[in-house]
Amino acid sequence: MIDYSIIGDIHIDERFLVELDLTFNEILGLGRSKKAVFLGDIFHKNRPTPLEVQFTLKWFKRFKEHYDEVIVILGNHDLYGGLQTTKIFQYLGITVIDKALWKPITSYGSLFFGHFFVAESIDNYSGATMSFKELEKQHKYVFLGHQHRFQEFSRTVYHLGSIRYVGFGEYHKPLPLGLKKIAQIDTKGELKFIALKSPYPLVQFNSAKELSNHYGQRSAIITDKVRIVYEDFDTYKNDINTLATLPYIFYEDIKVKLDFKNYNIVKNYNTTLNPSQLSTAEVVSKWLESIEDDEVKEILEKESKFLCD
Ligand SMILES: [Mn+2]
Repeated sequence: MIDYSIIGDIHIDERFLVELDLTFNEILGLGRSKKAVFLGDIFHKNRPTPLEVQFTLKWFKRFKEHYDEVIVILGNHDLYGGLQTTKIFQYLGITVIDKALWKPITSYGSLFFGHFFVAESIDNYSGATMSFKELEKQHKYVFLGHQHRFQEFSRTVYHLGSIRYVGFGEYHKPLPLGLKKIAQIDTKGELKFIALKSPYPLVQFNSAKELSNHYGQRSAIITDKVRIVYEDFDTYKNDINTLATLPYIFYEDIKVKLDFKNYNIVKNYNTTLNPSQLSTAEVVSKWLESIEDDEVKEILEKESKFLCD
């Protein structure tokens, strides 16, 4: 018998309702449990759209029917003007915690659920200083949301990771750091992780050629979340026209990232620049000055404005 099902950041976003429907159905198929805990960031936006609210209420009503108790802790995305957007779930009989942590006691020890980074979080961009070891010594198991990549700090302390790919910061090779999963604890206190099959994969290439080699003759709609990262200017320039004529149907726009700050601009165009002393906008503008092809320059200027903003 499963005691706890633990589900990381879900980030409900109206662009991904089909993916979320598939993923939630898969999670329900993984069995019932006495409790289901959501680790915060229910809504992607601080101000969810009417469609997102409707979708979320529909699903949390289902979760409430499936699990004996549903608990939702506070995530940083679930606040708007000091109000907790997920408070509306209390009318569905869901336990809404108004803090980013919850610490229940069980027969096999105390559990800790939180929505924050610790000092050792791989994506700790907010400079958290508390070590996971502080939590480890006090609790049987610790599950943290907030970070979208899975991370095992020890056999009992984890960032569970989001249930779907929210951004390319989660791109990670090799797996399983990049895999999406949920956790279950049985009534004896045994923990297991279950990898999800439904989330749309993140895929990354370094050229249009790599992309077409990967998808071959594919004519069906591609739901993968795709990004092409250009590491040098020439490849990007040669690819610009090809990109518009790729014979594929993507569910979502493919993303293009220009990542030649270190490889190209500083090294090849102005050796007196020290990249660590310049803002991205400054580096890009220096580099734009050095481009001779006017048409390309104009395109890049537009894009760089967007990228640097
Ligand atoms: Mn999140």
